[in-house]
Amino acid sequence: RSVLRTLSALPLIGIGSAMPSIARAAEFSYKYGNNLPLSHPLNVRAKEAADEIRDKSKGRVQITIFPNNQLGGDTDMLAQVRSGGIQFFTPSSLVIATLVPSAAINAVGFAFSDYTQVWNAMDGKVGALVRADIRKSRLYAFEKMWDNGFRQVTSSKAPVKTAADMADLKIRVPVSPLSISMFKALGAAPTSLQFSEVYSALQTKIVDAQENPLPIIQVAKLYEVQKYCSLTNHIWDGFWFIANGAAWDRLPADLKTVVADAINGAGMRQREDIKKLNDSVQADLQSKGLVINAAASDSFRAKLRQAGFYKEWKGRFGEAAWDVLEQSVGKLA
Ligand code: X2X
Repeated sequence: RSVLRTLSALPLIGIGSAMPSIARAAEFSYKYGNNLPLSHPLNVRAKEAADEIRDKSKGRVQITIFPNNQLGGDTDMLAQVRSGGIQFFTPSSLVIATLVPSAAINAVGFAFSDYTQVWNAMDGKVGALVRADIRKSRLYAFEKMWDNGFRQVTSSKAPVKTAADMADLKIRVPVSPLSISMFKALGAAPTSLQFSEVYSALQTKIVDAQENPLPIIQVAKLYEVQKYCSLTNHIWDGFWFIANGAAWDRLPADLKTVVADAINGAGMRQREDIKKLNDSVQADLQSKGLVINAAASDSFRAKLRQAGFYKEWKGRFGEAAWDVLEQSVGKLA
């Protein structure tokens, strides 16, 4: 009734021009699913991109965001974006690697030492190689990768200071062959779980530990169910913003430009958000009771080398891809 009253209060000409745009569905109506809480910079900037796309396309392209695993876990969303059930998804490089193996290349243990190296590689040759492989899997990856961060180990049991402290640690890792291989090489007992299951798995002690960048530990409140955090920086991880290939191909060229510019632009701002967060997040997590310690990364690298981790993954990625990575980061093993 109040809607009717409002409408009848409008001048007729107003109704005439307002109604069609309210009633008409967008020409391209898309769903975007992700695995992160709304407060993560990924969702904040994705919302900005969706708004920009709606405005610049004059309502022709409408993207609805489903955050926080509302549409299922990572494996489910990856299946949906392939089938076209959803049109956009932001899998971590670790997760999309279950479909596109080369995508895990940025996650080789201790490959990157800083963000200059990361973005040079991912906006350059390493990223180009992965994007081409993603395209072959009938998905489209936007040019600019979004930041997850350098992954750190947390535990409810004891601080992890050297690789020796990883022995038999029951640790959750993403659904990722590389993560399983790496933590086995470190002597731990890794289990793959989708991110949607991590909080409760830690709470119920199905696992004692997990590993994620500090901003994730903050927004997913993992400090509530973890006591110690070790700054291992063992993997740099990012999110590929991907589209269903057929849906992308159907989009007219002018709208492709609108969508790509908005998403890549938002991605660049999201990188800045994470960079800023990295300056404050440690103090915030400490104030919430998380005990943070440094880690001897040399001991981790030595253990990985000794277990044959680098040799194995050089073989799995192949000489060509490995060379491209080493051009960015130097000799690995
Ligand atoms: O599942 C995780 O740990 C997360 C959130 O970092 C990824 O998406 C890989």
